[in-house]
Amino acid sequence: MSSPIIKVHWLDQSRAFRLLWLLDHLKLEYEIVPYKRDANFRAPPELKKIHPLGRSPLLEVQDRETGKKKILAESGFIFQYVLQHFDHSHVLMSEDADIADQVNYYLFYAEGSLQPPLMIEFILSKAKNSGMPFPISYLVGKVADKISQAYSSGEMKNQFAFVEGEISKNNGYLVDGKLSGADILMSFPLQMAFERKFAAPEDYPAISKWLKTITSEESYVTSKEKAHALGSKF
Ligand SMILES: N[C@@H](CCC(=O)N[C@@H](CS)C(=O)NCC(=O)O)C(=O)O
Repeated sequence: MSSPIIKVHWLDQSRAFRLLWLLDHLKLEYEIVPYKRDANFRAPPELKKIHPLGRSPLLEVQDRETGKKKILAESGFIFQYVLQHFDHSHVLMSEDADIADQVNYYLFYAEGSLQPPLMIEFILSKAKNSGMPFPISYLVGKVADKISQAYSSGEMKNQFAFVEGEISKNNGYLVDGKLSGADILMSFPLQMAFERKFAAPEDYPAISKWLKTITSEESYVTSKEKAHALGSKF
């Protein structure tokens, strides 16, 4: 059976980068269909023609013989699908069922538990820097800080402490002391949190070291080059 045609509907400067990295690490052939963010940092309407939610990444898989196409959404689900269907040599998904369960856990955890407090922090930081005149800016800042203190900053610390502990326990990776699909999927929220200064790398030495290790993979560099060639700033 021939391998399918794979296309990634990729939005610049987004979590869709991880899918390029996953496919490059597995040495799969694929095409990137690029989309540019608008002036408000939102996806362009064309993405909605591919999937009604208009979010990226989207994975298009087409059977070469029948021409039948599938559009897959949700990063964790896309990762699970790719690992299940295309990682035949078990490069990023273990053959061992218990270890595979641990990898699968992170495919849900990244978007389901880790991303929400980070998203709230991101929206609050946008509100604080929205360029309102004084005294509105002062009041918005106070309200944003209150929401952050009451929920998102504490919750984020809780999540980071958990991930720091897991990496320390597992010899520098999330699962089984080696690179897996979990590390690639989890890279984005943790990298962004440091870049946006929601957390300080020095407070999380295991996460910081892990990020340095995984981003020195050749496949990461290859995917970054592709993203930069398409105009992505990160
Ligand atoms: N939970 C979804 C989130 C997808 C998502 O929100 N993607 C962002 C890119 S970082 C997006 O498409 N944003 C466009 C917009 O908000 O208009 C996933 O994991 O794939």
